[in-house]
Amino acid sequence: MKRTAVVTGASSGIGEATARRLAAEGFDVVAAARRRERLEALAAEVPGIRAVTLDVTSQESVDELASSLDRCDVLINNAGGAIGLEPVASGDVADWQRMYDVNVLGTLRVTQALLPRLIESGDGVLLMLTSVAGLVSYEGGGGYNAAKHAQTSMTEVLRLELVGRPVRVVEVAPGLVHTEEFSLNRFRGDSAAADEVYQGVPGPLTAHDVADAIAWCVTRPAHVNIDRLVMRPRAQAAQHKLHRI
Ligand code: 8X3
Repeated sequence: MKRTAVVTGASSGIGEATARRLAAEGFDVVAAARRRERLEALAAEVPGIRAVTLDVTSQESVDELASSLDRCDVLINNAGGAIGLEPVASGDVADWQRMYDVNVLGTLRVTQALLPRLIESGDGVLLMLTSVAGLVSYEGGGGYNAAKHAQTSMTEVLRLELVGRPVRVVEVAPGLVHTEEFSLNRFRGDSAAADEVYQGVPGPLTAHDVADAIAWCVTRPAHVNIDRLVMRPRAQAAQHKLHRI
């Protein structure tokens, strides 16, 4: 029986790249996201990928995903994102709520729904795609910093609570990754502002780089738990130390 990997947020960026990569590694991949058309195009193109519509902010949608699965060996909690870069003093409560709902509660809903399957598999891997924003705070990080710190903390708690069970709890925390949508969402669709983030940066990470790291983490032998993998482009020595040319 082939092992099954579920990837949330799989319609673009790191999620899509991870779905493609895990299919190439021989997994049956369930690519889950809101945008059905993009998922169907992905599933039609790549053998081994199945599309499932998923909104991680809806318990009903998450329950439907869980009941559509025969098994789940690997769960990649990738769905997430940032909205806005306002200072805390003027941040929009609705944006903070949305970021918490997707990044934290979305991860919680999917994890709760699929954890029994991961345990049943006998060698489950629960991987959280967090961010350096979950480790280091920065001006304008606001609700995204808060949400990613919460997700990082949840990951640490889960690893403690699941010790002795056949599930590894892995965190991958990337820095600057140039994807088609992350920055665009953060800047509310302003593509010039979104592009400026990567302007002159020699070699930001790509979705493929992160998918490569994720694939490495989930294909280690069963006794090896990669607790946290932090990755940045060579040009980003720290959150506030980005080299541009
Ligand atoms: C995105 C990375 O540095 O913009 O998760 O917070 S950063």
